Amino acid sequence: MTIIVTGGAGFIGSNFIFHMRKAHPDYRIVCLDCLTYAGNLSTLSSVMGSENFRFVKKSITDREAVFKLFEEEKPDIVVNFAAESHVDRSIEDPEIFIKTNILGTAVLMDACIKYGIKRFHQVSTDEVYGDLPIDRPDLFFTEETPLHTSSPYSSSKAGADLLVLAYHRTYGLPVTISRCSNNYGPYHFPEKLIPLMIANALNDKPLPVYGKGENIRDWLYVEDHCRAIDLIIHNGRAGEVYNVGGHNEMKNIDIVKMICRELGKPESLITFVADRKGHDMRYAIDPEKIHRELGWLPETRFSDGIKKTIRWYLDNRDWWETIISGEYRNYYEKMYGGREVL
Ligand code: NAD
Ligand code: TDX
Repeated sequence: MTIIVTGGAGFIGSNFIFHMRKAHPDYRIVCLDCLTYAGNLSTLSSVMGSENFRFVKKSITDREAVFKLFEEEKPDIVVNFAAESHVDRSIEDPEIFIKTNILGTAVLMDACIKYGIKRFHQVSTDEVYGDLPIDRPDLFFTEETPLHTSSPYSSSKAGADLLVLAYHRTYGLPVTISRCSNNYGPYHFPEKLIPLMIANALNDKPLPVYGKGENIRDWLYVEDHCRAIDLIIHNGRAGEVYNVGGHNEMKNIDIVKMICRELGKPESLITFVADRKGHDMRYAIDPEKIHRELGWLPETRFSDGIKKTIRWYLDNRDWWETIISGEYRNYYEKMYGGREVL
């Protein structure tokens, strides 16, 4: 079995590669990643050069390169993680989100049609459903919830989802889509809430919480997401969408306080800053379908997962310190430098 994993040098893609090497050691894994600011080859150092693994530095939007790779590898399965993934960046500059997330997905599926595959899996997000009101804890996103996006990021992901379903209906491409809630764990890029707060706290820097910190996210340990995708690509029904989440809703402010406690840092580091534009209030996944059809359940409780994650950032300072000492500094200054303190 040969699997092309796009975006495998990023957070979830790399964790998925590690999961698949353990779960299916006989599979050949080809990672296609153009190494944007979010891609990091050092993350894959433990698998680089090993048997049954190949890394190809090309963009999913590069039609010629993608078709050449399919010609060479004749993949059985394609799992598409490659994307621009940060909401704040999409608010600053949407264009690359449209190119990578929509056009790139179409290029991959065109190659799938030409060369034939058993499964094209699109890694989507719960953000395509928009948000839920904070005072209706009884409401959850199901696979039938209408798409209702807020940011250029989530709109580009929803656009890609619609294309994927259209390729299934029009061309009969055997596709599946997973829509997962917020992930956390090792190799999470330090522009996102949890790793940013860990890195800042360790450096005794202010912890910038948007608005009042009342927004709710539904957190899932990355390994649980990887197991869900593994199940979907093997046993999921073609043409279907599967929501993935572990019923672990938390307010941002509570997460940040928990990180302070775990690291022994004072809550006085918390700084409330100007809110994100169009900020989604609450995400909450109903994972009933994937449980019923594929038997998936999350295995890592948040209280354990966050400890493991913090331990990982303590043990792997080189990994994130290299990132935050480079181009990231300009990004940080642009996003947070002139931001109003509330
Ligand atoms: P990430 O930003 O950490 O990694 C993205 C990877 O894609 C990087 O390695 C980058 O180099 C690569 N990439 C970007 N553009 C590319 C292109 N044109 N060609 C080839 N490679 C390209 O993202 P992540 O957090 O690991 O997210 C992976 C996927 O999962 C995304 O599709 C995202 O929408 C989805 N998702 C993420 C979360 C989350 O909480 N992080 C939750 C649900 C869904
Ligand atoms: O500095 C910050 N301060 C802050 O209060 C940052 C970076 C974030 N936040 C808030 C905004 C959100 O309410 O924390 C929450 C989480 O923010 P992000 O980590 O940027 O994630 P989110 O916007 O929820 O999107 C994530 O989950 C769904 C991923 O980045 C997406 O790729 C995924 O699709």
